[in-house]
Amino acid sequence: VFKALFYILCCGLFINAAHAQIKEQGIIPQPFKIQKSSEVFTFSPKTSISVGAGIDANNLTFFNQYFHSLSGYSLPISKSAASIKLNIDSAKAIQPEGYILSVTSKQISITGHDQAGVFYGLQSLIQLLRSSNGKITAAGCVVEDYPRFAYRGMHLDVSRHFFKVDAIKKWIDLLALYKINTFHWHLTDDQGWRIEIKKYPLLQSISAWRDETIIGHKRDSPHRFDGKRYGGYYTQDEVKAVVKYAMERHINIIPEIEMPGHALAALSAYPQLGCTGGPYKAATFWGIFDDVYCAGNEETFTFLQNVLDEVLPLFPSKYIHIGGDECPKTKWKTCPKCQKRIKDEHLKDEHELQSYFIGRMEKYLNSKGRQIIGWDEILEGGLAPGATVMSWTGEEGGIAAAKQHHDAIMTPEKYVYLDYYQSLYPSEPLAGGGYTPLSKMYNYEPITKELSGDEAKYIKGVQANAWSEYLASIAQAEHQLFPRMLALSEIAWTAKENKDYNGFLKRLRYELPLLKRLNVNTANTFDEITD
Ligand code: TNX
Repeated sequence: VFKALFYILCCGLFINAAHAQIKEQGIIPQPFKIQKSSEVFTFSPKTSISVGAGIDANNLTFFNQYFHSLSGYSLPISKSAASIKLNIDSAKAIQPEGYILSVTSKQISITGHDQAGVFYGLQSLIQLLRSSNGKITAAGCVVEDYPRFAYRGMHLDVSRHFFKVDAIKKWIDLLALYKINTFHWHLTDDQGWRIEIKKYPLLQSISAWRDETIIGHKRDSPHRFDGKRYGGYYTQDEVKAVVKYAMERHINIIPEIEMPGHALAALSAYPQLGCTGGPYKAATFWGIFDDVYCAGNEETFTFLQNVLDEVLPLFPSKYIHIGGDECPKTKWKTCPKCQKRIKDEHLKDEHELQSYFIGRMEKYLNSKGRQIIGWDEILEGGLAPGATVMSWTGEEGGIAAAKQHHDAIMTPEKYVYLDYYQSLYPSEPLAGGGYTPLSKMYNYEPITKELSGDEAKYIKGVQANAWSEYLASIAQAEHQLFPRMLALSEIAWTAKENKDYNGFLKRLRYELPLLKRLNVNTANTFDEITD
C-alpha cells in the first residue's frame, strides 16, 4: 500500500510539473483565444506537411528554415494525408489575417482565413516548438486568433546609420514572426540618401555619403569622429528583392522620401533645390537643420516628382510616406521665391506654404493611384485632403486627424520610440532622449478616450519607430529593439481585454531562447529599476 501511494504521489508530481510547463508556454502576441491541453505532438523526419489548394508555398519558407535549424532535418511536403495540414477556409477562420491552429498528439492543423492567416498560424506554431534531448515537440492547444489592428508597423531609419540588405532581411523575418505587417523604410534624411535614383546619379555618388563616421558611442564621448567617409545606398534591384522578400512574409513596405525638411543630403548634390543655393553638405551629426527644399522653386517639385516616378514602381504599397516633420521655416522666411509663392498662392504664412507643398505632392501621388502618409506636422496650415497622419509628437495629431475623419497611425514618441532608453542601468549604451521601459511600452493604448466610437475607427493601427542615430551596428539596433518590439506586437495584435503585462513577461521567458537561436542580440536589462 505504501509503495502504491508513493507511486501515485510521484506520478502526480510529474504530471503537475509537466502541466505547469505547458501552462506557461505561450505565443507572442497573445492570441485572441488559446486553450491548452496536456497533449504533445512529437516531430520526426517522417512528419510531413500537406498544403491545401491555393496556398502559396512561400508561406512555409520561414517556418521550414527555423524548423531545420532546430531539428537538423526538414519536413517533407506531401500531397496525400499528412500529420500537419494547412488550409484556407474563410468560413471557419472568419477574420482577415486570422487562423485556427490545433495541436493534438496526432495532428497539427492550421486553417487560415487567407494566405496571411496560414502564415501567422505557422508563426504561432514556431513559438510552440520545444526541443529537448534531440526531440522536437509542440504543446497541445487550440488557438483561435486574429489581429486587433489592420496596420501593425515597424519603422527603421537607414539614413543615420545604414544597414545592408542581409540585415534588412533578417529584420523582416523577425517582424513576420511577431505578426507585424508593415515596414516603414525611412530612406532619406539629412545624413544620407539611401535609394538609387537613376535620373539623379549624384544622389548615389554624393548624397549617399557623409564626410565623417561617428564613433565613440559612449555616454561620456558621443561626439568623436574617425574622419572616414560613411554611407551607402540600396540599388533598385536590391530594393525590389527586399520588397519581394517582405511580401512573401505578408509585410508591406512603405517607403519614406522626406520633404520639405530633413533634405540636406539631397541638397548636397543638387544645391539649386535649396533656398540659398548652397553649398551644402550631408550632415555628420544629428538634429534639425535649417536648409530644406525651397518651396518657391519649381525645380524642387520636378525633382521630387521624378524621384517618385522611380520609387513608385519599386513599391506596390498603396501608401507612400512623404515625411513632413521638423521643417524649419527660417530659410523660407527670407527666400524671395518662397515669399513670392506665398503671395501668388494667397497663403497666410510659411505654415500654409508647407501645407501647399504637401498638398501639391499629394495631388501628384494621387494621380498615380497612391495615398500619402505624413508625420503629424502635415496638420500645420491644413491637412491635405486624403492624407493619413502618423502621430509622433504625441497622440494629439492622431486625435485631431481622426476628428477630421482622416486615417491616423499612432506612434507617440513617449511610448513607442525604440531609440529611447529601455533601462536606467549605467551599462546601457548611449541612446536617444527619453526613457521607455518595456512595461510602459506594453501598456500603451492607441485608442484614447477623447475619441468617440466612430472616430476611433480612423485609428488604423500603431507603429514603433527605430531612429538610428545611436544604432551604429546591427547588434546595437537589436539591443534597442528587443524585447520591446514584442511589446509592440501585443499592442498592435492582441485584443485589449487580453493584454496582461505579467502574463507577457512569463511568455517572454520562453521567447528569449528562441530569439537567441535566431541570433538576436536581445537586451537583458529591460526591467525597471524602482527605487
Ligand atoms: C524626431 S520622429 C524625428 C527624427 C529623429 C527622432 C529622434 C520624427 C518624425 N522626426 O528625425 O530621428 O526625433 O528620436
